[in-house]
Amino acid sequence: MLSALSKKQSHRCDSMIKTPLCDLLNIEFPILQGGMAWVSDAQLAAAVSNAGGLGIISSMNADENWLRQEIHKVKSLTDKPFGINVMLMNPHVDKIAQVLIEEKVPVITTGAGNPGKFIKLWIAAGIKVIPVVPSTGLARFAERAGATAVIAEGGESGGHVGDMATLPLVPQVCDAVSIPVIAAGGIGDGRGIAAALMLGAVGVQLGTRFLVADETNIHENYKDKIIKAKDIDTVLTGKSLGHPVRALKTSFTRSFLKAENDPSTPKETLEEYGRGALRIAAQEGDSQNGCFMAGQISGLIKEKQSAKNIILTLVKETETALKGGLQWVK
Ligand code: TUI
Repeated sequence: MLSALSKKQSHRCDSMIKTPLCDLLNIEFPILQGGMAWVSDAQLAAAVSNAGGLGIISSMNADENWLRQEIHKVKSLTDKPFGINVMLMNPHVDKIAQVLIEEKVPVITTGAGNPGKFIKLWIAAGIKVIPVVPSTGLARFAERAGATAVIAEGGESGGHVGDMATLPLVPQVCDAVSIPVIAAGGIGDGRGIAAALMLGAVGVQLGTRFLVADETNIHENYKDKIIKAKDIDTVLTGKSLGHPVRALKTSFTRSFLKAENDPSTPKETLEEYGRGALRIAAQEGDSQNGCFMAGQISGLIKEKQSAKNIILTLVKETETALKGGLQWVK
């Protein structure tokens, strides 16, 4: 028993990719699983956290009762830290913010808006707060408001995206703030993680790679579409509505874009059209009416694996990339 324990501990210390984020969040590997609406629930989050990463439940447009149940579920499935992603456009966001304090969740990430009014409350409750930022301006704002760290997410990612790409965004955010920076957007394997660490990030967040995890409770069609996708198979919709969303090209995105590019389509009709489409994709796998949010890295993802195997593969690949260096440099 003792030798098994010490082996495990020595493995922890041996990992080349242990970064200051591991100590900050009390996790083994600096890998976060992004909160994905209708995709990342307690089961996936617990599987990722149990594998040594940080699993994150998406609270999307849910109400406080659903969220409380999901938090109780994740606490029953893991004793490791986990996170909750707050989508700031959620109409129930004020009540959700309170439930997170009552439930003393270890980590909160935020997306799709400015979390300024909540940060101090959450930090005062002992919660680590990590906003997703699409620019240096919002990163600085988050730091001033007391955020623990930021996730600099490039527009290569799936779902609601900002304008900047990951490669220029991450080093500029690293220079703009003194709090730890986590890179996201377009990262799907160990090469991407190694590159993010080179840019100055102390951790990474991956969404699309975890979409195809065995523990992810979505329709199999969704996973199959990711596995089959090529590099150019995602597209941005909703730019004219002020919230661009990246998803796999399907007959839904084609007809959405057709309507969006037609000046006679009222904005409300478009909003109505998009509403519910993500749930349909995730639960029914229907490509006529569903919106399959996914990142540009979909084309790289070729295998369904358990969350544990995804994490272990990523760690191994990252170590190989970092150790190998660039063979052609003399
Ligand atoms: O939030 C995400 N990804 C999402 S949220 C989502 S649900 C949704 N569905 C339909 C339409 C809109 C949303 C699906 N995917 N990623 C994090 C993220 N945050 N990306 C970009 C941002 C962001 C954008 C603007 C963060 C802050 C921000 O601030 C603007 C401001 O208020 O200053």
